[in-house]
Amino acid sequence: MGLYLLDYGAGNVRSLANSLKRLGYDFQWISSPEDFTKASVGNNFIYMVIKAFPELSIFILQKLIFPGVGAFKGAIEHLQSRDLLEPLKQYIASGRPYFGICIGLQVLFTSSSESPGVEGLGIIPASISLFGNADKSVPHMGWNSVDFIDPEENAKEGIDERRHYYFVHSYRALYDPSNVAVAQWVHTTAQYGREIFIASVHKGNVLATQFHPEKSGEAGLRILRTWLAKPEEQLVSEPPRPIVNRTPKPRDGLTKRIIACMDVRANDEGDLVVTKGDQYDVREKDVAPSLNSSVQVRTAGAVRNLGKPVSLAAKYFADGADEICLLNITSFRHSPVNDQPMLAVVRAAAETVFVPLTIGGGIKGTVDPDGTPRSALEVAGEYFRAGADKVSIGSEAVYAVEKLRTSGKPAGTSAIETIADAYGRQAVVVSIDPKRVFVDPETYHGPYKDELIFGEGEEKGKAWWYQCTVSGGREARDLSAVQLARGAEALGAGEILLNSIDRDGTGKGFDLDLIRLVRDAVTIPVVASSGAGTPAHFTEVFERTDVEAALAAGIFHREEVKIEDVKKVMASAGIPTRDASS
Ligand code: 1PR
Repeated sequence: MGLYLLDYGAGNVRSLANSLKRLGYDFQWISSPEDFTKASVGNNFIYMVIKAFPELSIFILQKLIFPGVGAFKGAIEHLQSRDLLEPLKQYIASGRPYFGICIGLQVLFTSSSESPGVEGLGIIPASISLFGNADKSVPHMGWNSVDFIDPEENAKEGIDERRHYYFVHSYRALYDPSNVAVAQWVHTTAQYGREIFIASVHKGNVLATQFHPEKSGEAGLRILRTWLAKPEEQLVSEPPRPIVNRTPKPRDGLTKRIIACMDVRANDEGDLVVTKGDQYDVREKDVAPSLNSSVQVRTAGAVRNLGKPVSLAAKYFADGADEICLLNITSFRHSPVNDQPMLAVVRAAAETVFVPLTIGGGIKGTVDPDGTPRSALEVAGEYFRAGADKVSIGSEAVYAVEKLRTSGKPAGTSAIETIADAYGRQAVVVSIDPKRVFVDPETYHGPYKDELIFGEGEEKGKAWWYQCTVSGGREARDLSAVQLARGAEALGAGEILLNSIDRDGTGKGFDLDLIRLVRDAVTIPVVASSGAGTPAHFTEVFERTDVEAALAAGIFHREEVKIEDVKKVMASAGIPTRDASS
């Protein structure tokens, strides 16, 4: 079987490549019109014929996957600029098997409100438009369930109504049974908020999913495996579907995500290790002798070593983490493009992890030791090509929002803007490292008066605001967490990773005041981080705030709590969660 992947040059296609490798399939890339010919022809004679009559090449290819991520316009323009649009249209029209993923589904439509004036392939006669954000965060990011149009088909293509699949998109094709020409394509729908949208289409030779099978753990691999294992002739004559009406269910199928995070840095021997701080201090506290024997002096000891990043990432995937995050916590000291060990870690982790992988630390413009300047976009591109699905920006986001607040308008040049423009906003996370600043509310007249929190219980009588820091908490800036989150959203971030220096490593539970403040300030998804000590802390954060995800590090590294235990407790509290068992 000849298997081909369309690389239109904009997105992270490494994840799909890794999935196919894991499933034991070889494939070839198609990145030029000639590849439609060359890649598929082993026989010299056929190659000569195809070279002379390129239009025949489409009859040689056997199976094609288009793993699109990013923006509609970017995808179409990249296809056009590489002269791939026409060959792609011809390929689909020729009746050969096609599997589209995310943008690979959306390009089948006529247009998208994301990119007015840009024409899609027009195979499905409808337009893609933006999710409403009045009742939910946008992008739609996370694990959702799907419903078959024809329930008899459940699990036939490897897609299963009892499973969850990873979606990440702001634009969707609404399900509209009154539009018969479109509805007969619809294979499954999904619900986000009150909106029912098309989760997969299947007709003739085309199967396409809005979700990412390659990022959907074992459940997603099963879909790819099923499609890949079927003989070509079974993949080309799918009949149109019946038209059914759908009304929204009381609750959508989106689950709350549990994220395992690894802070990575070099230890004193120079090896990259997973470490973990208490309030961002990652060194053991050694007790040194002092001249006065009644006094003990605490000194900074070795960097805590909690394991190897690649093997821990594989373990967390196997344990059911919904996402994995790797933060290079000392990257501000050097140039990440030159940071080959960290890139190697990402590459190796991406080969074993089939859920989304976020990489943070040092996503900024830098200059290599040889004087070569590197933009933040190039740095991010290195990580995407290594297998990251999202990049997380810390310090640079603070500087960009400070600039935005001074100038009043986006410059278009910040890391957030340039990366979101090229890879889509869903690929850009902004990581916030805030700490409490205590004030006397009677005398405080600073700019963050409206954001003051008044302590309750043990903290009664105290008042504080949340100040942003850069360089891993080493430097405080005159910017609040709320202002940073708002500015980051305005610049194009797709998600906020909300840490707390006060709670980090303490096991006291998430800082609910901070989380509510930031959750209310933005409409993009928010990940609560820092302070988880028990499974009950996760149910607490989901019951008492509207965050989409919760992240923990220390308790998972020290194996005090298993991801599975967290999910069991969540499920028994009625909080929707993904069951990762296959
Ligand atoms: O500024 O873009 O280079 O990014 C640096 C990144 O590294 C930021 O995301 C920043 O949060 C992170 N970072 C820098 N220094 C540290 C440190 O710990 N010394 N780690 C650090 C931040 C916080 C979380 C941690 C949670 C959960 N670590 O990632 O995993 O607090 O911990 P817990 O569950 O054990 O409480 P840039």
